[in-house]
Amino acid sequence: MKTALTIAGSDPTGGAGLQADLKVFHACGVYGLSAVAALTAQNTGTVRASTAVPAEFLKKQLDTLISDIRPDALKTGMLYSIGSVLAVAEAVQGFELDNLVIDPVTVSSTGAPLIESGGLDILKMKLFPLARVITPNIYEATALSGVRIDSPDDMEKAARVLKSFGPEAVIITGGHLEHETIDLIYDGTLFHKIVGKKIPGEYHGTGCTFSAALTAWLAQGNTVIYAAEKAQVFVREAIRRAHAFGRGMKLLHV
Ligand code: PXL
Repeated sequence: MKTALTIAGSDPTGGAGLQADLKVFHACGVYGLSAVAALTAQNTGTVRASTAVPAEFLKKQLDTLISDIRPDALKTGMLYSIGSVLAVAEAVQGFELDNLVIDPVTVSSTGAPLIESGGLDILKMKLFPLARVITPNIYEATALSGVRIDSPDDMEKAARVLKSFGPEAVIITGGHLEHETIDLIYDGTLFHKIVGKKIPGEYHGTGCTFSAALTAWLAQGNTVIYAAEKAQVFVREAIRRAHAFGRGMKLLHV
């Protein structure tokens, strides 16, 4: 069986963060490993507090785990601190890890910041060049590229800028047409669009679920485009079966 590692924050609702990633890994047929980079106190309506795990302790988790089990793929989610970003870069380089997926998480779906000031720039400089794929949504893509996205053409413009930061491929998720969503994949040569039906409602954890499913299928040796297409279908199905357990956003059923 292949293994996939998530380095991410804890979300007690299980809808996003490392709890969601582990469920997705299991559902997509890989063995899930995890290292905790940050903690949140949140429910389906709000993030009340966040804190980073000390960078030295994240390093210790990664060294101890990876010196024993080498993951076939890994993803990062909420890293929160600059120290966490640097710890991940050190581990990826030190262990020469392949199939790194970076979900450049910036704010929660409820609007709370999930990375400290200056963290995105360090993520861009230190981690993007090591990545197989980065998976920003349109807001993150705008924050990272400086390109305002109002149309599918703007998504292509932003993808070109993001590709120049060094990842092998860029997937910008969650572009919107009237009744459809667009995920745009760019590998430096070709643009590939995945178009899906928009499902109305507010859902928590769609970005984490997409990047975790992508990571799981990369761990199993698939191409980025194949893995992304499978991940898009997986997320749509999880949204369709989402639960309204709390008073806020719905939680995806994985
Ligand atoms: O969906 C982004 C995200 C990632 N990681 C954690 C989160 C969230 C959103 O709330 O809580 C831990």
